[in-house]
Amino acid sequence: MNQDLKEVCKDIRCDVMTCIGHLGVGHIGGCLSLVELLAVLYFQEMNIDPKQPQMAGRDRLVCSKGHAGPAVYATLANRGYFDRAELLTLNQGGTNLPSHCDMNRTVGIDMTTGSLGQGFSCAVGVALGSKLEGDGATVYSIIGDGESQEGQIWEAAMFAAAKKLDNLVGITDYNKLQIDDTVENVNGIMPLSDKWRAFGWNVIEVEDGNDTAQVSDALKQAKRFAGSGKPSMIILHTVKGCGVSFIEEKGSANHNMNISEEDVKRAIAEIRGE
Ligand SMILES: Cc1ncc(C[n+]2csc(CCOP(=O)(O)OP(=O)(O)O)c2C)c(N)n1
Ligand SMILES: [Mg+2]
Repeated sequence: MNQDLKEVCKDIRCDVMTCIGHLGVGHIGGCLSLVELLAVLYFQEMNIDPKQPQMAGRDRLVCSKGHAGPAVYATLANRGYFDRAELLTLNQGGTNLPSHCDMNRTVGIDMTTGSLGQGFSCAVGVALGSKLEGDGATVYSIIGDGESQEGQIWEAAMFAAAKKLDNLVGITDYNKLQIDDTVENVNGIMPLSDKWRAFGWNVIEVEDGNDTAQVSDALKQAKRFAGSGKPSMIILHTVKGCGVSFIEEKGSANHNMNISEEDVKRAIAEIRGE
């Protein structure tokens, strides 16, 4: 795709604000921190075809931090999987777009997620299946930094390394915040890169995970690790609520927040640079 990624990010951010704003409440912070990653994955890196969402051998994304569903939906809609108008049905009765990702409801969603820790294990299973099939897919899975406190993450990490799943690329959204407080105050995960390395993974650390060029370089590097016999973890230093200053400033209070119509307009004006 030849689209300008910075413009794509603006479109995705605005759609996140519009659809969560239509509902009045949602996981805004952890959606906004992921926008650059999702844009680079879906508009540049992944082998996918929105016209054939079940294409054999396609790359997969498992968003293990399933509460970021609205960011994934906004990306899928902008990439042409379904009509952007559908975004306004987010989490309403009968919708195809529940607040958390559901593979049985939404075109383009490859795994149901939301119970923190589980999605990542499912991604490991998908990567193992792809290896056994030899279909050439790369499996990407996004985990939260708070989610990284889950024991299940480390069980999956150990298994993926033991099975030499070098077709698996994990990405940690290291925004330093979880529901109630900073990750370090709740249950510190530092030094995170060393932990992944000790579990047998290649590790790529990205200083600014909200910069499309840095994210793109890291994903390309991870791709080059296919054949290394090890899975790869990209640690993205991101900002929770990135792109909307009054949301960023709220810190962990932006995790699942109420938002007024007026504030949605204010957010969109800032994103568009008006
Ligand atoms: C097993 C489980 N426990 C608790 C929750 C509730 N919950 C949803 S998001 C969240 C915080 C996650 O923090 P983090 O992984 O850092 O996400 P982000 O900052 O990217 O939003 C919690 C506790 C859940 N979804 N699943
Ligand atoms: Mg976090």
